[in-house]
Amino acid sequence: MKIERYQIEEHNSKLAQSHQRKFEFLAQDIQGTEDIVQKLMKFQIAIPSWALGTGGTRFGRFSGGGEPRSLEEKMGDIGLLHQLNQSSGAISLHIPWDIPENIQDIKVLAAQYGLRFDAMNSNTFQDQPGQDQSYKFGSMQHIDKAVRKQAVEHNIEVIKHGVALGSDSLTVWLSDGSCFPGQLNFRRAFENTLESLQEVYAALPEDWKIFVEYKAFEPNFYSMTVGDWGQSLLFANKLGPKAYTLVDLGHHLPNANIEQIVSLLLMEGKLGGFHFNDSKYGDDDLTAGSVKPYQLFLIFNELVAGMDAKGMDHASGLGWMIDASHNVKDPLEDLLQSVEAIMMAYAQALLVDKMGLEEARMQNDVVRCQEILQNAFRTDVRPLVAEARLRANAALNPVGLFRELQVREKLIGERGFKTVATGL
Ligand code: RM4
Ligand code: MN
Ligand code: MN
Repeated sequence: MKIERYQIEEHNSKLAQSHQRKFEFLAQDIQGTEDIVQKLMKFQIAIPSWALGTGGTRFGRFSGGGEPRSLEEKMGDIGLLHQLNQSSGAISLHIPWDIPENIQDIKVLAAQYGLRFDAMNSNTFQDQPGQDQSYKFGSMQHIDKAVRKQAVEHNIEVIKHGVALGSDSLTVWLSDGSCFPGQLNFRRAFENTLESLQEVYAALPEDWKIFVEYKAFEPNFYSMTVGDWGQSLLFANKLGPKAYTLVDLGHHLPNANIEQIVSLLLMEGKLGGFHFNDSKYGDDDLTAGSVKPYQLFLIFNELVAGMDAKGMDHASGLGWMIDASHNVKDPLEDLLQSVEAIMMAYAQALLVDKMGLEEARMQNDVVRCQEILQNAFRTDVRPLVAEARLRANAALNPVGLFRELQVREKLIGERGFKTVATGL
Protein backbone atom coordinates (compact mmCIF):
# COMPACT_ATOMS: atom_id res chain seq x y z
CA MET A 1 0.00 0.00 0.00
CA LYS A 2 1.39 3.33 -1.03
CA ILE A 3 -0.23 6.71 -0.88
CA GLU A 4 0.23 8.69 -4.09
CA ARG A 5 1.22 12.31 -4.02
CA TYR A 6 -1.89 13.33 -6.01
CA GLN A 7 -4.14 11.70 -3.37
CA ILE A 8 -2.66 13.95 -0.71
CA GLU A 9 -2.97 16.98 -2.97
CA GLU A 10 -6.62 16.23 -3.79
CA HIS A 11 -7.40 15.82 -0.09
CA ASN A 12 -5.61 19.06 0.74
CA SER A 13 -7.27 21.07 -2.00
CA LYS A 14 -10.69 20.10 -0.62
CA LEU A 15 -9.72 21.45 2.80
CA ALA A 16 -7.50 24.31 1.65
CA GLN A 17 -9.98 27.17 1.94
CA SER A 18 -11.18 26.40 5.39
CA HIS A 19 -7.60 25.77 6.58
CA GLN A 20 -6.39 29.05 5.12
CA ARG A 21 -9.11 30.99 6.89
CA LYS A 22 -8.29 29.45 10.27
CA PHE A 23 -4.56 29.82 9.82
CA GLU A 24 -4.72 33.49 8.84
CA PHE A 25 -7.06 34.24 11.72
CA LEU A 26 -4.65 32.64 14.19
CA ALA A 27 -1.55 34.19 12.64
CA GLN A 28 -2.96 37.68 13.30
CA ASP A 29 -2.80 37.11 17.02
CA ILE A 30 0.54 35.43 17.49
CA GLN A 31 4.07 36.60 17.02
CA GLY A 32 6.68 34.65 15.11
CA THR A 33 4.25 32.39 13.25
CA GLU A 34 6.81 31.64 10.58
CA ASP A 35 9.43 30.56 13.10
CA ILE A 36 6.94 28.28 14.86
CA VAL A 37 5.86 26.63 11.59
CA GLN A 38 9.51 26.04 10.66
CA LYS A 39 10.21 24.45 14.04
CA LEU A 40 7.15 22.22 13.73
CA MET A 41 8.27 21.08 10.28
CA LYS A 42 11.66 20.02 11.66
CA PHE A 43 10.32 18.17 14.68
CA GLN A 44 10.18 14.39 14.17
CA ILE A 45 8.84 11.73 16.52
CA ALA A 46 10.10 8.17 16.33
CA ILE A 47 7.57 5.36 16.07
CA PRO A 48 8.31 2.22 18.10
CA SER A 49 8.55 -0.98 16.09
CA TRP A 50 6.67 -2.79 18.86
CA ALA A 51 3.52 -0.70 18.63
CA LEU A 52 2.30 -1.21 15.07
CA GLY A 53 0.05 -4.09 15.95
CA THR A 54 -2.75 -4.54 18.42
CA GLY A 55 -1.66 -4.50 22.03
CA GLY A 56 -3.19 -6.54 24.77
CA THR A 57 -3.50 -6.84 28.49
CA ARG A 58 -2.92 -9.94 30.56
CA PHE A 59 -6.65 -10.62 30.21
CA GLY A 60 -6.79 -10.74 26.45
CA ARG A 61 -5.96 -9.32 23.08
CA PHE A 62 -8.42 -8.39 20.35
CA SER A 63 -6.77 -8.32 16.92
CA GLY A 64 -7.64 -5.70 14.38
CA GLY A 65 -6.39 -7.26 11.15
CA GLY A 66 -3.78 -6.36 8.55
CA GLU A 67 -1.00 -6.15 11.11
CA PRO A 68 2.57 -6.02 9.80
CA ARG A 69 4.15 -9.48 9.73
CA SER A 70 7.79 -8.44 9.41
CA LEU A 71 10.12 -5.55 10.05
CA GLU A 72 9.79 -4.61 6.38
CA GLU A 73 6.01 -4.33 6.72
CA LYS A 74 6.37 -2.37 9.96
CA MET A 75 8.57 0.08 8.13
CA GLY A 76 5.95 0.22 5.40
CA ASP A 77 3.38 1.22 8.05
CA ILE A 78 5.64 3.94 9.43
CA GLY A 79 6.26 5.07 5.86
CA LEU A 80 2.49 5.56 5.51
CA LEU A 81 2.32 7.51 8.76
CA HIS A 82 5.17 9.70 7.63
CA GLN A 83 3.51 10.37 4.28
CA LEU A 84 0.36 11.42 6.10
CA ASN A 85 2.00 13.76 8.63
CA GLN A 86 5.69 14.21 7.68
CA SER A 87 6.42 14.16 11.41
CA SER A 88 7.14 10.45 11.92
CA GLY A 89 10.42 10.16 10.07
CA ALA A 90 12.10 7.76 12.49
CA ILE A 91 11.76 4.25 13.88
CA SER A 92 12.86 2.90 17.24
CA LEU A 93 13.68 -0.83 17.01
CA HIS A 94 13.19 -3.47 19.64
CA ILE A 95 15.54 -6.44 19.66
CA PRO A 96 14.84 -9.37 19.47
CA TRP A 97 11.27 -8.56 18.37
CA ASP A 98 12.58 -6.90 15.22
CA ILE A 99 15.99 -8.19 14.25
CA PRO A 100 17.04 -6.71 10.90
CA GLU A 101 17.87 -9.79 8.80
CA ASN A 102 19.18 -8.08 5.69
CA ILE A 103 20.76 -4.82 6.76
CA GLN A 104 21.31 -3.53 3.25
CA ASP A 105 17.67 -4.03 2.21
CA ILE A 106 16.43 -2.50 5.45
CA LYS A 107 18.60 0.57 4.89
CA VAL A 108 17.35 0.96 1.33
CA LEU A 109 13.77 0.67 2.55
CA ALA A 110 14.38 3.26 5.28
CA ALA A 111 15.80 5.66 2.71
CA GLN A 112 12.78 5.12 0.43
CA TYR A 113 10.38 5.93 3.25
CA GLY A 114 12.53 8.79 4.56
CA LEU A 115 13.09 7.11 7.93
CA ARG A 116 15.99 7.39 10.36
CA PHE A 117 16.85 4.79 13.02
CA ASP A 118 16.32 6.27 16.44
CA ALA A 119 17.31 4.60 19.74
CA MET A 120 17.66 0.82 19.75
CA ASN A 121 15.85 -1.03 22.57
CA SER A 122 17.15 -4.17 24.25
CA ASN A 123 15.01 -6.78 25.93
CA THR A 124 16.12 -8.64 29.03
CA PHE A 125 12.62 -8.79 30.50
CA GLN A 126 11.55 -11.91 28.60
CA ASP A 127 13.19 -15.26 28.07
CA GLN A 128 13.75 -16.13 24.41
CA PRO A 129 13.54 -19.68 23.05
CA GLY A 130 16.85 -21.50 23.38
CA GLN A 131 18.31 -18.95 25.79
CA ASP A 132 20.77 -20.44 28.34
CA GLN A 133 19.90 -18.39 31.41
CA SER A 134 16.51 -17.22 32.66
CA TYR A 135 15.59 -13.64 33.58
CA LYS A 136 12.91 -14.76 36.02
CA PHE A 137 14.80 -13.16 38.90
CA GLY A 138 16.23 -10.26 36.99
CA SER A 139 18.89 -9.68 34.38
CA MET A 140 21.58 -7.09 35.12
CA GLN A 141 20.92 -7.26 38.86
CA HIS A 142 20.97 -11.06 39.01
CA ILE A 143 22.85 -12.85 41.80
CA ASP A 144 24.35 -15.18 39.17
CA LYS A 145 27.15 -13.70 37.08
CA ALA A 146 26.22 -15.95 34.13
CA VAL A 147 22.80 -14.31 33.85
CA ARG A 148 24.30 -10.84 34.06
CA LYS A 149 26.82 -11.76 31.38
CA GLN A 150 24.06 -12.95 29.06
CA ALA A 151 22.19 -9.66 29.57
CA VAL A 152 25.32 -7.62 28.88
CA GLU A 153 26.10 -9.61 25.74
CA HIS A 154 22.56 -9.13 24.47
CA ASN A 155 22.88 -5.36 24.87
CA ILE A 156 26.20 -5.38 23.03
CA GLU A 157 24.51 -7.35 20.24
CA VAL A 158 21.79 -4.69 20.07
CA ILE A 159 24.45 -1.97 19.76
CA LYS A 160 25.96 -3.88 16.82
CA HIS A 161 22.61 -4.02 15.01
CA GLY A 162 22.23 -0.30 15.69
CA VAL A 163 25.66 0.56 14.35
CA ALA A 164 24.92 -1.34 11.14
CA LEU A 165 21.69 0.65 10.69
CA GLY A 166 23.10 4.05 11.57
CA SER A 167 21.41 4.49 14.95
CA ASP A 168 23.34 6.28 17.69
CA SER A 169 21.71 5.36 20.96
CA LEU A 170 20.64 2.44 23.11
CA THR A 171 17.69 2.48 25.50
CA VAL A 172 17.91 0.04 28.37
CA TRP A 173 14.71 -0.64 30.23
CA LEU A 174 15.12 -3.22 32.98
CA SER A 175 12.22 -5.03 34.58
CA ASP A 176 14.63 -6.02 37.37
CA GLY A 177 13.45 -5.70 40.92
CA SER A 178 11.63 -7.79 43.47
CA CYS A 179 8.08 -8.85 44.17
CA PHE A 180 8.33 -9.30 47.93
CA PRO A 181 10.06 -7.67 50.87
CA GLY A 182 13.28 -9.44 51.78
CA GLN A 183 13.72 -10.99 48.33
CA LEU A 184 16.49 -8.66 47.28
CA ASN A 185 19.56 -7.07 48.76
CA PHE A 186 18.93 -3.59 47.32
CA ARG A 187 22.56 -2.54 47.50
CA ARG A 188 23.83 -5.67 45.81
CA ALA A 189 21.14 -5.41 43.12
CA PHE A 190 22.21 -1.82 42.45
CA GLU A 191 25.92 -2.71 42.33
CA ASN A 192 25.38 -5.68 40.04
CA THR A 193 23.25 -3.54 37.72
CA LEU A 194 25.85 -0.79 37.72
CA GLU A 195 28.63 -3.23 36.90
CA SER A 196 26.57 -4.73 34.04
CA LEU A 197 25.69 -1.29 32.69
CA GLN A 198 29.37 -0.31 32.88
CA GLU A 199 30.24 -3.25 30.65
CA VAL A 200 27.61 -2.17 28.13
CA TYR A 201 28.79 1.43 28.40
CA ALA A 202 32.34 0.32 27.59
CA ALA A 203 31.06 -1.20 24.34
CA LEU A 204 29.37 2.03 23.15
CA PRO A 205 30.86 3.58 20.04
CA GLU A 206 32.38 7.04 20.44
CA ASP A 207 29.33 9.00 19.29
CA TRP A 208 26.70 6.83 20.99
CA LYS A 209 24.49 7.52 23.99
CA ILE A 210 22.92 5.11 26.44
CA PHE A 211 19.51 5.95 27.90
CA VAL A 212 18.61 4.44 31.26
CA GLU A 213 14.83 4.20 31.48
CA TYR A 214 13.11 3.97 34.85
CA LYS A 215 9.75 2.61 35.89
CA ALA A 216 8.05 2.67 39.30
CA PHE A 217 6.42 -0.76 39.23
CA GLU A 218 5.50 -3.73 37.04
CA PRO A 219 6.40 -6.46 36.42
CA ASN A 220 7.99 -6.29 39.85
CA PHE A 221 5.62 -4.97 42.44
CA TYR A 222 7.67 -4.48 45.59
CA SER A 223 10.80 -2.82 44.23
CA MET A 224 12.21 -1.86 40.86
CA THR A 225 15.98 -1.59 40.62
CA VAL A 226 15.70 1.42 38.31
CA GLY A 227 12.47 2.65 39.86
CA ASP A 228 12.56 6.41 39.50
CA TRP A 229 14.49 9.30 38.02
CA GLY A 230 16.74 9.50 41.09
CA GLN A 231 17.94 5.95 40.62
CA SER A 232 18.29 6.40 36.88
CA LEU A 233 20.26 9.62 37.37
CA LEU A 234 22.50 7.87 39.89
CA PHE A 235 23.34 5.22 37.29
CA ALA A 236 23.76 7.80 34.53
CA ASN A 237 26.10 9.92 36.66
CA LYS A 238 28.20 6.95 37.66
CA LEU A 239 28.38 5.65 34.10
CA GLY A 240 29.70 8.82 32.52
CA PRO A 241 29.03 11.49 29.89
CA LYS A 242 27.41 9.20 27.34
CA ALA A 243 24.75 8.06 29.80
CA TYR A 244 21.40 9.81 30.21
CA THR A 245 18.02 9.31 31.81
CA LEU A 246 15.01 8.46 29.66
CA VAL A 247 11.58 9.61 30.79
CA ASP A 248 8.58 7.46 29.88
CA LEU A 249 5.47 9.42 30.80
CA GLY A 250 3.68 6.35 32.13
CA HIS A 251 6.43 5.21 34.48
CA HIS A 252 5.77 7.37 37.53
CA LEU A 253 3.81 6.96 40.70
CA PRO A 254 0.45 8.79 40.58
CA ASN A 255 0.59 12.59 40.64
CA ALA A 256 4.35 12.78 40.15
CA ASN A 257 5.35 16.21 38.88
CA ILE A 258 6.89 15.07 35.62
CA GLU A 259 7.49 18.61 34.34
CA GLN A 260 9.69 19.34 37.34
CA ILE A 261 11.63 16.10 36.84
CA VAL A 262 12.20 17.00 33.21
CA SER A 263 13.30 20.51 34.07
CA LEU A 264 15.95 19.36 36.56
CA LEU A 265 17.28 16.54 34.38
CA LEU A 266 17.68 19.01 31.53
CA MET A 267 19.43 21.49 33.80
CA GLU A 268 21.89 18.75 34.78
CA GLY A 269 22.47 17.87 31.10
CA LYS A 270 21.23 14.35 31.86
CA LEU A 271 17.92 14.16 30.03
CA GLY A 272 18.41 11.93 27.02
CA GLY A 273 15.07 11.01 25.62
CA PHE A 274 11.36 10.62 25.91
CA HIS A 275 8.74 7.94 25.60
CA PHE A 276 5.39 9.62 24.98
CA ASN A 277 2.08 8.10 25.98
CA ASP A 278 -0.71 8.99 28.38
CA SER A 279 -2.26 7.32 31.37
CA LYS A 280 -4.98 7.58 33.94
CA TYR A 281 -3.45 5.14 36.42
CA GLY A 282 -0.06 3.62 35.66
CA ASP A 283 1.77 2.37 32.61
CA ASP A 284 -1.47 2.54 30.62
CA ASP A 285 0.31 3.31 27.33
CA LEU A 286 -2.65 5.32 26.00
CA THR A 287 -2.60 7.83 23.14
CA ALA A 288 -0.42 10.85 23.99
CA GLY A 289 -2.53 13.79 25.11
CA SER A 290 -5.74 11.75 25.35
CA VAL A 291 -6.19 12.01 29.13
CA LYS A 292 -3.96 14.83 30.38
CA PRO A 293 -3.21 17.27 27.57
CA TYR A 294 -2.42 20.07 30.04
CA GLN A 295 0.31 17.96 31.62
CA LEU A 296 1.77 17.26 28.19
CA PHE A 297 1.83 21.01 27.53
CA LEU A 298 3.47 21.75 30.89
CA ILE A 299 6.15 19.17 30.13
CA PHE A 300 6.81 20.75 26.74
CA ASN A 301 6.93 24.15 28.34
CA GLU A 302 9.81 22.94 30.53
CA LEU A 303 11.45 21.17 27.62
CA VAL A 304 11.42 24.26 25.42
CA ALA A 305 12.56 26.55 28.25
CA GLY A 306 15.29 24.14 29.36
CA MET A 307 16.56 23.47 25.85
CA ASP A 308 16.58 27.16 24.98
CA ALA A 309 18.52 27.91 28.16
CA LYS A 310 21.21 25.53 26.93
CA GLY A 311 21.03 26.55 23.27
CA MET A 312 19.95 23.04 22.27
CA ASP A 313 18.27 22.27 18.97
CA HIS A 314 14.70 21.19 19.75
CA ALA A 315 14.50 18.58 17.03
CA SER A 316 17.84 16.86 17.52
CA GLY A 317 18.75 17.68 21.12
CA LEU A 318 16.81 14.80 22.66
CA GLY A 319 15.43 11.45 21.51
CA TRP A 320 11.68 11.87 20.88
CA MET A 321 9.83 8.57 20.80
CA ILE A 322 6.34 7.23 21.29
CA ASP A 323 5.89 4.18 23.52
CA ALA A 324 2.26 3.16 23.43
CA SER A 325 0.03 0.17 23.09
CA HIS A 326 -3.26 0.07 21.21
CA ASN A 327 -5.89 -2.24 22.59
CA VAL A 328 -9.05 -0.85 21.05
CA LYS A 329 -8.00 1.68 18.39
CA ASP A 330 -6.47 1.04 15.00
CA PRO A 331 -2.73 1.24 15.81
CA LEU A 332 -1.98 3.56 12.90
CA GLU A 333 -4.84 5.95 13.66
CA ASP A 334 -3.78 5.93 17.31
CA LEU A 335 -0.20 6.82 16.36
CA LEU A 336 -1.42 9.64 14.10
CA GLN A 337 -3.39 11.03 17.04
CA SER A 338 -0.38 10.74 19.36
CA VAL A 339 1.91 12.57 16.95
CA GLU A 340 -0.68 15.32 16.48
CA ALA A 341 -1.07 15.73 20.26
CA ILE A 342 2.70 15.97 20.74
CA MET A 343 3.01 18.56 17.98
CA MET A 344 0.19 20.58 19.53
CA ALA A 345 1.80 20.56 22.97
CA TYR A 346 5.09 21.62 21.38
CA ALA A 347 3.40 24.42 19.42
CA GLN A 348 1.63 25.67 22.55
CA ALA A 349 4.92 25.66 24.45
CA LEU A 350 6.46 27.77 21.68
CA LEU A 351 3.66 30.30 22.19
CA VAL A 352 4.35 30.90 25.88
CA ASP A 353 5.26 34.51 26.62
CA LYS A 354 8.57 33.67 28.29
CA MET A 355 9.62 37.19 29.17
CA GLY A 356 6.19 37.97 30.58
CA LEU A 357 6.32 34.79 32.64
CA GLU A 358 9.74 35.64 34.01
CA GLU A 359 8.59 39.15 34.94
CA ALA A 360 5.47 37.83 36.63
CA ARG A 361 7.57 35.34 38.60
CA MET A 362 9.91 38.10 39.75
CA GLN A 363 6.90 39.96 41.10
CA ASN A 364 5.37 36.88 42.70
CA ASP A 365 2.35 37.54 40.50
CA VAL A 366 0.95 34.05 40.66
CA VAL A 367 -2.28 34.97 38.90
CA ARG A 368 -0.40 36.40 35.93
CA CYS A 369 1.82 33.30 35.76
CA GLN A 370 -1.22 31.10 35.38
CA GLU A 371 -2.78 33.47 32.84
CA ILE A 372 0.34 33.33 30.68
CA LEU A 373 0.56 29.54 30.67
CA GLN A 374 -3.13 29.07 30.07
CA ASN A 375 -3.23 31.68 27.32
CA ALA A 376 -0.83 29.48 25.41
CA PHE A 377 -2.55 26.21 26.33
CA ARG A 378 -5.99 27.48 25.40
CA THR A 379 -4.91 28.70 21.98
CA ASP A 380 -6.22 26.39 19.30
CA VAL A 381 -2.92 25.65 17.58
CA ARG A 382 -4.29 23.02 15.21
CA PRO A 383 -4.04 25.37 12.19
CA LEU A 384 -0.32 25.90 12.94
CA VAL A 385 0.35 22.17 13.04
CA ALA A 386 -1.75 21.67 9.90
CA GLU A 387 0.14 24.45 8.11
CA ALA A 388 3.44 22.73 8.92
CA ARG A 389 2.06 19.53 7.40
CA LEU A 390 0.72 21.32 4.33
CA ARG A 391 4.08 22.89 3.60
CA ALA A 392 5.80 19.51 4.00
CA ASN A 393 3.38 17.90 1.48
CA ALA A 394 1.59 15.93 4.15
CA ALA A 395 -2.17 15.72 4.72
CA LEU A 396 -4.16 18.53 6.31
CA ASN A 397 -6.19 15.87 8.11
CA PRO A 398 -4.10 12.70 8.46
CA VAL A 399 -6.72 10.52 10.17
CA GLY A 400 -9.33 11.77 7.70
CA LEU A 401 -7.21 10.82 4.70
CA PHE A 402 -6.29 7.47 6.28
CA ARG A 403 -10.00 6.70 6.37
CA GLU A 404 -10.83 8.21 2.95
CA LEU A 405 -8.20 6.02 1.34
CA GLN A 406 -9.34 2.98 3.32
CA VAL A 407 -5.77 2.25 4.29
CA ARG A 408 -6.63 -0.39 6.87
CA GLU A 409 -8.97 -2.23 4.49
CA LYS A 410 -6.19 -2.29 1.90
CA LEU A 411 -3.63 -3.55 4.41
CA ILE A 412 -6.03 -6.33 5.39
CA GLY A 413 -6.40 -7.15 1.68
CA GLU A 414 -2.64 -7.37 1.27
CA ARG A 415 -1.71 -9.11 4.51
CA GLY A 416 -4.84 -10.90 5.57
CA PHE A 417 -7.00 -10.53 8.62
CA LYS A 418 -5.30 -12.89 11.02
CA THR A 419 -1.82 -11.45 11.18
CA VAL A 420 0.00 -10.71 14.40
CA ALA A 421 2.80 -8.18 14.77
CA THR A 422 5.59 -8.82 17.25
CA GLY A 423 5.65 -6.39 20.12
CA LEU A 424 3.50 -5.36 23.06
C1 RM4 B 1 8.32 -1.10 28.96
C2 RM4 B 1 9.16 0.12 28.69
C3 RM4 B 1 10.07 0.01 27.51
C4 RM4 B 1 9.47 -0.74 26.37
C5 RM4 B 1 8.75 -1.97 26.81
C6 RM4 B 1 8.08 -2.66 25.66
O1 RM4 B 1 7.27 -0.84 29.84
O2 RM4 B 1 8.33 1.23 28.58
O3 RM4 B 1 10.44 1.28 27.07
O4 RM4 B 1 10.54 -1.10 25.56
O5 RM4 B 1 7.80 -1.66 27.78
MN1 MN C 1 9.10 3.06 27.60
MN1 MN D 1 6.18 1.48 29.52
